[in-house]
Amino acid sequence: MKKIIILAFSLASLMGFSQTGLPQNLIIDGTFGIPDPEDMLSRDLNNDNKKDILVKTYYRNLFWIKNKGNGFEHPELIYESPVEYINDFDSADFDGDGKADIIFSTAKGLFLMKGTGVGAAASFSQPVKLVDESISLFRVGDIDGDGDQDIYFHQPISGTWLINNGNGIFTQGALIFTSLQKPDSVILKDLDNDNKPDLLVRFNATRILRWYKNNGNGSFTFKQEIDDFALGEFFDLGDVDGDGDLDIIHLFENGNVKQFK
Ligand SMILES: [Ca+2]
Ligand SMILES: [Ca+2]
Ligand SMILES: [Ca+2]
Ligand SMILES: [Ca+2]
Repeated sequence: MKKIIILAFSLASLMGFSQTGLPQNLIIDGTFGIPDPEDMLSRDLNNDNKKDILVKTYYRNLFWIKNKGNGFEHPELIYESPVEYINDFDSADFDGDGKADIIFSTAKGLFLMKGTGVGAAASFSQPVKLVDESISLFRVGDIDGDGDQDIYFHQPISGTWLINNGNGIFTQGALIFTSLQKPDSVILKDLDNDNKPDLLVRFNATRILRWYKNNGNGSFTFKQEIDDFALGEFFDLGDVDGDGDLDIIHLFENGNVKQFK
């Protein structure tokens, strides 16, 4: 993770390249009636082995769009938050019953909706509050390696996690870090190929990108400061150069892309 390569192409050329030659399949258009869609992810929400689409709107709604195999159905509202905006959302099977569950966060807390659908329906329980504080964003992964999905989440000046006891009931895990420097973006992925998902956290106030290594027992150790000039909150991981390990791609505010091997 030492060598730094600055890739000189701009975001515009990146996107142009990625669009070349790919067929388009319009899924959300005006007639589908999702107002202000802001973010989406692809998951099998009705357990028919076809990946559906979960959409978060800019305000307070979660919709799903069913994949029929030969196209998509019109969106259905899954949840409308009464007052608070939905900050972050994800889906995984937290209680191990084979049905996708949904998790989301607002200024009022972190909430879990358990999948209850049978057949091709996607239905969910009313939200159950897991954490009673404002949560900007969280990440889902098996942090302690026991086979179920745990939840990392940002607090305003710290990071911590929830331990899944296997049936979707959670207990508080240890504090991972505290910092007055306002953590914002975070990735929970295995950085060093030991099959334990690590944390990559950006701190907004100082623009520092830090790697916290997962020790495997639910504790994390600060391992390395990856970058001390991490302008911009968008980054991701992938094997960009095909050498078998993960690289960090950081999209800079000035439009450059920085790659850390
Ligand atoms: Ca499906
Ligand atoms: Ca479930
Ligand atoms: Ca786990
Ligand atoms: Ca690891």
